[in-house]
Amino acid sequence: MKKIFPIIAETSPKQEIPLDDKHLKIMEAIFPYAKPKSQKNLTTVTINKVTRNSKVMLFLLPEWAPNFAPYNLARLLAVIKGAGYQADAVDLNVKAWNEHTEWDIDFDPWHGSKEWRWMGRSYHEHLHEHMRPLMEKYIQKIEDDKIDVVGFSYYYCNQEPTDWMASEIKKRYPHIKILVGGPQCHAFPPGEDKPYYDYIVSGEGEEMILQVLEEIDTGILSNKQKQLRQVEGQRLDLDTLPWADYSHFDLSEYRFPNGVNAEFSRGCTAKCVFCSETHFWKYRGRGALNTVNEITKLYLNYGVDYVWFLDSLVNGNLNELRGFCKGIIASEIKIKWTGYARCNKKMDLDYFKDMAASGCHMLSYGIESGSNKVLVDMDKMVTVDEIEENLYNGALVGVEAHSNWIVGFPTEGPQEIYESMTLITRNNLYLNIIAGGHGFTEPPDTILSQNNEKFGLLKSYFQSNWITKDFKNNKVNRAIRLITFNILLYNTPTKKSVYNFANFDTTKYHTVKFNNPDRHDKVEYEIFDFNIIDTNISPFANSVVNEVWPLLRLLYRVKGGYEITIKIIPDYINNEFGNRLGSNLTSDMHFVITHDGAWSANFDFKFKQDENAWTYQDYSRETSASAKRARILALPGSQGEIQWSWDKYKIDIEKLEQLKNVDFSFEYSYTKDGKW
Ligand code: B12
Ligand code: SF4
Repeated sequence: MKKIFPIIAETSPKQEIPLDDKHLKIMEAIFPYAKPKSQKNLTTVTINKVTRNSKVMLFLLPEWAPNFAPYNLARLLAVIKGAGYQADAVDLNVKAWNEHTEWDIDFDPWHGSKEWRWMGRSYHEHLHEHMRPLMEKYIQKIEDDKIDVVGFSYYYCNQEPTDWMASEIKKRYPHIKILVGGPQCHAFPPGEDKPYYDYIVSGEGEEMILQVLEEIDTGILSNKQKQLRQVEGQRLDLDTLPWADYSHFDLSEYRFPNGVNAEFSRGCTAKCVFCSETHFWKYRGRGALNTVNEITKLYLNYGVDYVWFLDSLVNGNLNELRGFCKGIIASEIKIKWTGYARCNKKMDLDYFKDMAASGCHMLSYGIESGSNKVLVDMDKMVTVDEIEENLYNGALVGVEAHSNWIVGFPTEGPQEIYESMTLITRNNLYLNIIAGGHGFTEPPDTILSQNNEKFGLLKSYFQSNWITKDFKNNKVNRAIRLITFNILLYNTPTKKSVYNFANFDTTKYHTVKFNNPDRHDKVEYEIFDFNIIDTNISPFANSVVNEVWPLLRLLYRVKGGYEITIKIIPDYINNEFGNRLGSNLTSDMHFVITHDGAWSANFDFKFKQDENAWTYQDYSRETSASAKRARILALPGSQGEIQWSWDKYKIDIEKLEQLKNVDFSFEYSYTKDGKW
């Protein structure tokens, strides 16, 4: 048989698996689907191994998921060690996670909805005293090991401890150079107010870290902070990068000790308007053969049998992914794998069969909404029918569906959230995890926030969060929407051995008694008028008092008669959501409906607006590379340049001054009987 992939086989750094019969069988299986080189115009990172003087130590601080050894550090380690540097890495996140059960706190700091606890004042009030001894220990190690360069991976939720540790290192050992890179450097790179960072790296790190280290190693030292941005449009060639080096991590410390992360691709083929990560870097994939070889080696040499692919989407290139599946099947290794995916109508039942046979046990879909209108507004490029078909086919062959949802998108109203809830109850047995999210927030580097007026948002914020121009989508009704969405999840049965992923304890918010608890009907999508209550107070008040109806209506259609009480008090929501969706809202809603639709509602609401509720918020001046890329798409013709001017600013500020007189505080009671 002819050699099928000569280019990849020769340039890929660790092709150590001999071309025996099995390997040829694998290549034969991959060949009909994959290409020898999937894209053109990729940048190869040049790694020159020479003797270096500098010793490097990389760190990851909390909070980050303690599931697997940090892939980004393992990737960077492989590159810098390949170039001859002595390097080590410490995952302080996992070390803290392993210790935290001893900490005297009444919340789980690693729970998916508690990452805000690591931010701002909350970190210093509750967590710093626990983190400090661990950080001190490793600051000492930096001194003991005579480290010259320290690198940190920066996320929005690990800034506080990272800033603290970096500033302490600088204070105590000013000669040590400190670099910082990672996702938070794309959107809000730290600036001169954080002078302890000598180098700030924004974008893919493999080439830039070599540049920085070369500078330091050859003695080119500057006392000024230096920002490095990846060359616009550059895409590093993943096939020619060395595989991640996990040798500095103890896999037994992690939640999945038998697993690692890997990647098929970087970037995303879609441009959903709310998404920032699609603007980090341009899409390019990795050859299927390279990925199969890496995973096979990890399996055979290290016993790794679980792989979580970290891609924004594993199915950006359907052919290469299928090639990977065919290759793994031919290799006969028994792994399980998972990753994020887009729903895609091109994935038919046969496609799902191949994925399942290769060990894919679950895909994590960004479903976001069950409303075709909202999906179009989001530019998801997928319809509700296609989503349902993927879920169904996956369930048939055992590729389970983890689903991620956006509750409270700007163009989502009660009808649209009703459709999302309907999709969930219709497909409950095909969904194994339903992650309701934290409510839609507006990251700066998205198409939406670079032209947010197009999506009906006001330039100003209301109580630290976005609000639509008609005031009907605001953080107060969104909190109720998120709570009712989670109440629905809590009361929706899913498959045996799987669970609803409510981010918080919904039993605190509601009690419900169904006349027939086991009933769960599959209902059709319907259009329903949820403007049931008119308070005659304000559109804001109407949005709040009517927010509960989609849940009430759907529960009735799916489960028949029931009685429910929903309670919201400021303490709960402020503690649960922090500033994000917490507010001074008190509400008590009681609703009873009989099996034939006779209902009775008793609702009380009291909302007190904060002082200084209105603030100016404008992302159009963001200068990060990802914000610029988002702006190119949000404002065609702008070429990404900032469209801001003093004249526009003055108009916005005048509007803000007028808004400052608007007070939405209200009290309202509603008692009524009706018939559905
Ligand atoms: C996989 C993933 C997850 C997984 C993590 C899996 C795991 N750890 O086991 C899970 C599902 C747990 C997860 C959860 C969340 N995630 Co997430 N996640 C990702 C994702 C898709 C991939 C991350 C990744 O590893 N990429 C591949 C590596 C190679 O890229 P990288 O980490 O950026 O590293 C490169 C560069 O940044 C740079 N670099 C990194 N570190 C350093 C250090 C130095 C010194 C240098 C020089 C360079 C450098 O070089 C690296 C190699 O090129 C990213 C988006 C993306 N496509 O990157 C989001 C992302 C990291 N997640 C994000 C968020 C917001 C979350 C959540 C908070 C979501 C939520 N609301 O629940 C949670 C919270 C996680 C937590 N607190 O624990 C944001 C972070 C935003 C920010 N500014 O920090 C991202 C960027 C997505 C986004 N929408 O913007 N996530
Ligand atoms: S949300 Fe997912 S599919 Fe959409 S652009 Fe972002 S990464 Fe891609």
